[in-house]
Amino acid sequence: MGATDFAKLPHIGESVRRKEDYRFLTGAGQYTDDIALAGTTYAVFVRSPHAHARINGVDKSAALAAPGVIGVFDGADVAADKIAGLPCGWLITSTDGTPMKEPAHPILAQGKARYVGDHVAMVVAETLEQARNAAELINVDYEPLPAVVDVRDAQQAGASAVHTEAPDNHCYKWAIGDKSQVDAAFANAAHVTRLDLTNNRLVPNAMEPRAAIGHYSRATDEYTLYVANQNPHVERLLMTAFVMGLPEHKVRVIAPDVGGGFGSKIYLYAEDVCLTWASKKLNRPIKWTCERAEAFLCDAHGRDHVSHAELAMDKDGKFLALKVHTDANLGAYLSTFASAVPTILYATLLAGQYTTPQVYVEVDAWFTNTAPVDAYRGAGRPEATYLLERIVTRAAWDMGLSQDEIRRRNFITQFPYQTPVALQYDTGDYPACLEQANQLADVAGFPARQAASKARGLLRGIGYSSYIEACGLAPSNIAGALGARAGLFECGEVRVHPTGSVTVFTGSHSHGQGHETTFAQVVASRLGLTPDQVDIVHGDTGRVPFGMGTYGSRSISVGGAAIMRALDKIEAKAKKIAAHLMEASDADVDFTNGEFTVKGTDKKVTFGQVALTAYVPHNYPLDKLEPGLNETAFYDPTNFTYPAGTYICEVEIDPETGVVRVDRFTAVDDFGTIINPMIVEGQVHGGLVQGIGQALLENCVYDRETGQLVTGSFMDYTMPRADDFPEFKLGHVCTPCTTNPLGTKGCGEAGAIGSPPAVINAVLDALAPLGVKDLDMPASPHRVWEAIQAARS
Ligand code: MCN
Repeated sequence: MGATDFAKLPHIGESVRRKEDYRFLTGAGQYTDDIALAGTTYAVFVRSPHAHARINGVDKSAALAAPGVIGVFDGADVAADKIAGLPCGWLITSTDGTPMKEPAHPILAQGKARYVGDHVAMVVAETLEQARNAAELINVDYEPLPAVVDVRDAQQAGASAVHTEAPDNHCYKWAIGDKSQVDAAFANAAHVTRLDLTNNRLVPNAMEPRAAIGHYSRATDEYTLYVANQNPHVERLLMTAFVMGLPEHKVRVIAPDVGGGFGSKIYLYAEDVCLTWASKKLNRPIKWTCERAEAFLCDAHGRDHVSHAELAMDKDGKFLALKVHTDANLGAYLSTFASAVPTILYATLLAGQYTTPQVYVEVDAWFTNTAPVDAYRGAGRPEATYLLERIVTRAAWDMGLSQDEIRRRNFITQFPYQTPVALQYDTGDYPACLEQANQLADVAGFPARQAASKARGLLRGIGYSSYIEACGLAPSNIAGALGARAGLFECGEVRVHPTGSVTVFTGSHSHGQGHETTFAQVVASRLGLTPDQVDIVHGDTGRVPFGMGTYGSRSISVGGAAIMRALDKIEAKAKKIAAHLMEASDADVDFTNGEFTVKGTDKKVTFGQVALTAYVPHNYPLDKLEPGLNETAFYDPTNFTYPAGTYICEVEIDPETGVVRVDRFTAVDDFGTIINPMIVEGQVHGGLVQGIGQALLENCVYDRETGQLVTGSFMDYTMPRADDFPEFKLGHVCTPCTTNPLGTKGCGEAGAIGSPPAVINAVLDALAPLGVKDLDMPASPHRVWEAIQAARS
């Protein structure tokens, strides 16, 4: 079935209420910490208080003697049991010919601690209180070493080395584009706009902190890991194949209800392996639930780029070439997907929505004594969009053009479009998004609103951002061509029961995105059922055949597409059964709205009758047709999906206090075919809140001297709240994706990708009359006030 026919089916485009909300809103959800296994023990991790220290010894004796303690483990125990380090550098290799440095990442520190919060020991006790008390008794002999936390400091000659394998802290270099062509274009430019900018480090802060239970069964010699994770099959694959050396079928990973992940739960973390490994040694289930303060230290962080960009233009503001250099902070260890974030997911997006003929991007990635940095909502694409949309707006101001005019002059309008940085966009209508955003934002009324603000002693500014992202992460062919060591796809199994109801087993994982509803809409629409007749099972390697999980806004476009393929097979087989029932030829059978008919006759049977026949055969041609109606399919698309849109932000600033208030925010997106408008709207709202949060409030800061995390709690790390935002105005343009059968483009990250530059462009527009030319995120009152004072002096 093609995407156009699919979009016309019942339930597609319908705001079906979320099926999962009943259990969430009535307290019936089951998160990892809710699971109570008989004989459960509790783990507490002893974490390094130093950013960098040699570990000369770990004295466990007092802890082992403490009440209730049944086990204490450190790096030496891990080494003795030959548990390997966490897998890293999974997705990329250096492009300059030198191998990427991949230092070992032991699950409990061995010889050295490399960031505040690094795992040094694990205490297991009968109760959580006993484990906490015993953890206090562990005496670690630390010899503090100089630490380096800032990516600029890490590259200085003589900087303290985080790993001996990388004496200059350099992990890899990655470049894309044709440098000589870019240089030639710059030589002929009428104007060059230059910009230095920092993309601030963020802490993901999902509502449910990470949690896990390791459980070994002596009866079956099998392990079960319950874990708040976004991709249980990948977790199992990495843990068994790379770390513990176990046969995969002896490990089951269950990710039950998960309260948000935003990327921070896609990795195999040290705690997960420690619990699984020790549960066999102690022959008891072991539970660990992360404390919020602990999460600040040891969850993978996001962003943290320092970049320099140059944009060459002709005299009319037409882009000729873009040149970018970025230093990416990787933290102390290479996290699972870390190397893909500042490379494949970042540099390839720097053509944006524009016809810029030449783009060259060079990335240097560095180790520092900070928590590992990995994917956080958008992962690389917010960093690309922030850089590009800031420099485009700066270029507009340099050239005396309006923010929308410079974009209009450079938009791609012909599709498919091959960018100079590897990607080929299939569809889009960028001018339509911009014009709709201009209308919805009432840009024509801006001057009057600005004058009214001025009359009240306030500054008002407007900022644009026209983002594009590559999501629907999968295309193994493209990932492989860019140097990735593994491809991605998705798997779906559709099991039709004898009574005609359906269970779907998907490798995608829902942790807030509403898959139990939208995936049910897809299946119901194809089979002529209601969404209530379709149950979606996910998050369990013991029930779902295989899966690659949820991140990169891939689930509907890749996981949904795998289910569509399985449905194609179901439909083909069901038609054969229907043909048998109606004594017709398969080729003459049609299937619409849950009914099978024979062309040119009034014969018909329902989907329910066919389902029953599949399992309770009567005069069934067993020699030609197997009983059962159960199909599995895999889907690996040929391209990413390319959601795009224009966001317009309007801010009002009090120059006396530096407080920025977002007064209006308009987002027009193109997500192709939309399955559930209400869920998509929720996704956009969530993304906007995170993106605007980054632009104005959130900032993860390490002390440059001591390496201590300064913003280690919600007292110091400002989370956005509802009253920080106006009501968002949303609009949509639809150009269906051509590389999946649903026509969908991912929507889960767009808000976080497109919004930060719109906000900062608006802030700079407001501050322009005072002479403020630049500002880094977050535009906190303090920073804005300081910038105003600096411009005045
Ligand atoms: N959808 C739709 N029509 C479309 C596109 C999507 O109806 N054209 C629906 C989907 O069926 C799905 C939801 O919107 O129910 C999001 O779909 P998709 O864009 O495919 O994204 P994923 O389901 O793969 O979710 C991942 C994405 C990412 S990468 C982050 S980060 C993120 C996000 O989703 N983390 C979230 N949204 C989140 N929402 C919550 N509540 N919690 C998180 O941790």
